[in-house]
Amino acid sequence: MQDSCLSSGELLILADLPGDVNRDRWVAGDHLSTIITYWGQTGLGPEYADLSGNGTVDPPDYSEVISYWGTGLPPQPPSGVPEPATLGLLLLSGWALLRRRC
Ligand SMILES: [Ca+2]
Repeated sequence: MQDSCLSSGELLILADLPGDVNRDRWVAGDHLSTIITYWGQTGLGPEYADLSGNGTVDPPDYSEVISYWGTGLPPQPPSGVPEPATLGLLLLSGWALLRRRC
């Protein structure tokens, strides 16, 4: 795991995050979209927004998402540092372009 505070041999265990419909560790707008998509439907599990487990996608599910809105681990922006293979391809293409000009 890159950019981790864990040392070698340590294990990070992630518990369920309330309101996290799609299990991406961040409660945001796409969770409400899922609730709206399945609103009123019955017999669906928590992966389809029945967070309360009462068998219906309904107001308690909506309230849970709103209550935990913005909690969790925000998505990380790309680091901007190319991977070694990508960097190698960039250098090789640049070298090829310079060779064509000479
Ligand atoms: Ca429910």
